[in-house]
Amino acid sequence: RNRLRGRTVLITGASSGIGRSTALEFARASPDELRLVLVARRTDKLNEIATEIAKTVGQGVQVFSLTLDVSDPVEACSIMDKLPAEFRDIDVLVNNAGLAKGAAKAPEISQDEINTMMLTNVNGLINITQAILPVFLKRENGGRGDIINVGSVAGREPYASGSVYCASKAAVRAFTDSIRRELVATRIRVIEIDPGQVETEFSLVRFSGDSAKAASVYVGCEPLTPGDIAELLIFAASRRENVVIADTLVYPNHQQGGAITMHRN
Ligand code: NDP
Ligand code: 8X3
Repeated sequence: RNRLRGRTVLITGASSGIGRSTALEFARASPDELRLVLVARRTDKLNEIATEIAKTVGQGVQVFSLTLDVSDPVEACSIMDKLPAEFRDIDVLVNNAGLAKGAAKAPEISQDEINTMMLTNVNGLINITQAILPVFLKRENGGRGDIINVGSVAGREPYASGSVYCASKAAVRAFTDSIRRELVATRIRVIEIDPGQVETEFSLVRFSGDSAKAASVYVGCEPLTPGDIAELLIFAASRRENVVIADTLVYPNHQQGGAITMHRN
């Protein structure tokens, strides 16, 4: 039996990279009956993905594209009001929207970069989770549904020139672990997936559209693909209800651990 059949899945940051692949992978995994809510700021990209799903998977997958900025607390907290009735019974929430801005070191990090990273990666994820949790909590046995948070190796192994991004992902990790404990008496699964290096628009966004600088991040290495992470998300969401893939760290083969920082005279 396909455990994803008939589910409603909401994915933030669905317009690119890991979120886009996750949308396509969910659609492929349950082509006969699935509802997808795709959330991001770029409407045109969301519509392209909806068209791609309709073309490649067919009409069994219904898609609702929602233009929403998760970093805006008013928009994030009222996300349920923006969904048509048939897309409100969410079973799986994938909190994936996130970004790094710049590579400045303290004390040179701009207010704008600090706010963008924290409001998107931390406040956005918390606000979306709080907005959708009541849907899960209304179900039998104290509640049922999946919350899948995309953290990062950066939340476990902080690095120089990424302090705020690393702090934001450490916050995701603490929030995720806390709510898993809060929800222990329910059937709600709280799942974190922490990717290592994945080639997406991440570096392009970090370096404000400087494609040469973004490409240099991946020179001489073989990063993960967004599809690699999407497969794991689908795997976690399609386990038997009593199986919680609580926490997963994923590297490409040639990455391991954080850089050793050693000042030598
Ligand atoms: P991309 O830049 O390709 O995708 C990021 C997605 O987040 C886009 O769809 C973007 O959509 C969306 N997003 C950003 N800000 C907002 C916002 N304020 N409101 C709504 N949506 C937003 O990068 P990735 O796919 O790599 O990133 C996905 C997640 O994976 C992030 O949380 C990232 O931190 C994490 N990650 C990435 C790694 C990597 O190496 N790439 C490694 C570890 C974790 P739009 O611009 O249309 O709003
Ligand atoms: C995104 C990848 O290299 O900044 O989480 O940790 S990295």
